[in-house]
Parts: sequence; C-alpha cells; structure tokens
Amino acid sequence: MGGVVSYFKSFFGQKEIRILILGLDGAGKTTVLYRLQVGEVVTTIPTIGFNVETVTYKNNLKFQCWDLGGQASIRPYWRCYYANTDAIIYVVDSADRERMGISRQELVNMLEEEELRTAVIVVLANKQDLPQAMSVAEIHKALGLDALKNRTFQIFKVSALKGDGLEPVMEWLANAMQAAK
Ligand SMILES: Nc1nc2c(ncn2[C@@H]2O[C@H](COP(=O)(O)OP(=O)(O)OP(=O)(O)O)[C@@H](O)[C@H]2O)c(=O)[nH]1
Ligand SMILES: [Mg+2]
Repeated sequence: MGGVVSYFKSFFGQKEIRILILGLDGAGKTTVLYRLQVGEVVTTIPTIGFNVETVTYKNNLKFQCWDLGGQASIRPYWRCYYANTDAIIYVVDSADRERMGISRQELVNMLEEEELRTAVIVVLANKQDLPQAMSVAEIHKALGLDALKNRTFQIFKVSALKGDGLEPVMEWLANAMQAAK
C-alpha cells in the first residue's frame, strides 16, 4: 500500500526527500540552509535544537532539510533524527584545520549508524572564500573519505557566504535521489 502511495506522490512530484545537515559548530550549516532556501545570507546564531525548511528544486523535487546544532554537547542528539534520512549534507569549515580530526571522527561515528546505511552523503568543503581554506583534496584526505568508496558520495567546494558552488550540489542530490528510487 505504501508503495502505491509513494508511487503517486513521486508521480506528482510531491515526495519530500529528507536531508540532514550536519557538521561541527560554526561550520556554516545554518548559513547553507538559508542560502539554499532563500538564496541569501542570513545572520545566524549558534543553533540549539534545529531549523527545518523545505527547499524546492526546479519546481518538482522537495527537499525537507533539517539543520541541527553542531556544538559538542548537542551532537549526541543528532542520532534522534537519523530515521528515514535520504541524504546527509556534512558541512566542514575548510579553514578550521585544528578541528579537522574531530570533524572526521564525528563523520565516522555517523557513518557507522545502521539507520544511515543507505543515506547518500554529500560533504561540503565550506568557507572556500577564506585564504587559509584547505583544498578539496586536502579535506578528502583529512576526513578519510576513501572509506566512502562503497557509498553514494560526493564532495563539493562551496562558499555559503558568497553563494558559490551550491547549484551543482542540488543538481547532484536531485540526480542521486532519482537514481535511488
Ligand atoms: N567566510 C565564510 N564564513 C562563513 C561561510 N559560511 C558560514 N560562515 C560564517 O560562519 C559562522 C557560523 O555559521 P553558521 O551557519 O551559524 O554555523 P553552524 O554550522 O550552523 O553552527 P552551529 O549552529 O553552532 O552548529 C557565521 O559567522 C557565518 O557567517 C562561508 O562560506 N565563508
Ligand atoms: Mg546553526
């Protein structure tokens, strides 16, 4: 029965794709969310809890995006949101070299979760506008992304602040979601 319902939902382009935006505090998750939703930079404060918004792609795909707080004390709550997640957008502050190891560990922990076994992974090397930003190749290595070989995965360099690089992310996600159907 669920199959029929989801068939008609997708037929009419109504099916919402559930996306979690995760990453360390200050990585730029909330900035990414509102850049995707309204195309602008909003003034953010550290997120306690979550923001959830629907982002419509090309008038037919609806992404329900959950942006969770990334502070160490609230990271344990991420797992409460894992069920039924189609994709993870993992945001990294490319200039935060000191915490790249912590970011890697949080990513590894997350990927071990059974509920996220089939989730598509997008890593955003954010803040590429900063002069000290690590390159995509450096971040790929520092996060140990070779371990993701057997998953649907892609890394993108972006600047949520400038609005650079996000369009290909949405396009890739839309294609990955359609392929997964
Ligand atoms: N230079 C630069 N700054 C950015 C970029 N994206 C976000 N920021 C800034 O980074 C700071 C943190 O951004 P947020 O979006 O609040 O970070 P967050 O990941 O939501 O943080 P938490 O809610 O605490 O988990 C803000 O001052 C943003 O303006 C970017 O691409 N480049
Ligand atoms: Mg936030």
